[in-house]
Amino acid sequence: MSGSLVLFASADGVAELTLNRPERLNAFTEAMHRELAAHLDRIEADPSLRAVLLTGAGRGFCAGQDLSERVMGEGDVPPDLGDTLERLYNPLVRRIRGLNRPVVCAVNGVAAGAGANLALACDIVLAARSAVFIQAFCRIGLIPDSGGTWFLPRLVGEARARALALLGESVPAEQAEAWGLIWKAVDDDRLLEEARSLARSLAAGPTRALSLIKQALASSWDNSLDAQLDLERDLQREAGRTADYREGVRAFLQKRPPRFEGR
Ligand code: LHQ
Repeated sequence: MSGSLVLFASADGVAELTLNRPERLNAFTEAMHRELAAHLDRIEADPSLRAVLLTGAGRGFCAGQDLSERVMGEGDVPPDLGDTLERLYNPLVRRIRGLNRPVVCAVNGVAAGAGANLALACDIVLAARSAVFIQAFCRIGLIPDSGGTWFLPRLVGEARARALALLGESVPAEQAEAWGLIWKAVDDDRLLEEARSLARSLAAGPTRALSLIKQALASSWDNSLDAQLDLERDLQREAGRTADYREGVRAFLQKRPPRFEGR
């Protein structure tokens, strides 16, 4: 492992990123954003890293923005939070969604504010049974950001999205699973093991097809069925030209597990 505010490790084609300010429940500072962005640069540049696992150190996953960077005195000019989002959070969410590899999130503890929505931006979210998700924004006079107002209604429907955003109540992992906010709640002591095993199997998958799947799903909410069928045609054409597709069919016919190489 290297780095300090975000730890990086890799094994079996998986890049593991650990938010590492446990004493502040891994709340984001600018420096932490910069470290995370640098790790994502490195992952993007290395085709041998075929899946990403994001988790947090200590008892929390991420408590959102570090509010101690945001203290205002009476009479101070209010900070431009839009600028903070534009420079730091929005690029992060866009990168995770657009990354041409699957991203697994292991929510090891509380995920609040932008920390909750960072988790929801990932492709597959596992959470420890003891973890909770909190749209904490309204508790401090803000609106859900980092994609929250987009992810929530799509994942859990309008009624739950509205209540979660307006009340800022905490949602336990099992409830989050039952509502479809996340993929699975797992026993605390099994979380990392399960998330790593999932990430390893994704890293051994047909990486280009997995990336095309992300691309197709990203467009589906904005597309008509007609437009989506056209998109599927185009992306499937691309998938059909990969070596992994050839290998997948051969392996099936030869009744053996496929050996995908990510190309
Ligand atoms: C923290 C934080 C934190 C600093 C815990 N900051 N220290 C984007 C753009 C620009 C600006 C604004 O925001 C955004 C997006 C956002 O993310 S806004 C939402 C920001 N986050 C929050 O409002 C959540 C604040 N935290 C909490 O409500 C609680 O800490 C939760 C519910 C997450 C956990 O509660 P507990 O398990 O009771 O832990 P705790 O509150 O005792 O926290 C442990 C320590 O971590 C504590 O420090 P201390 O020195 O007393 O041990 C907290 O002050 C510190 N901490 N979150 N965001």
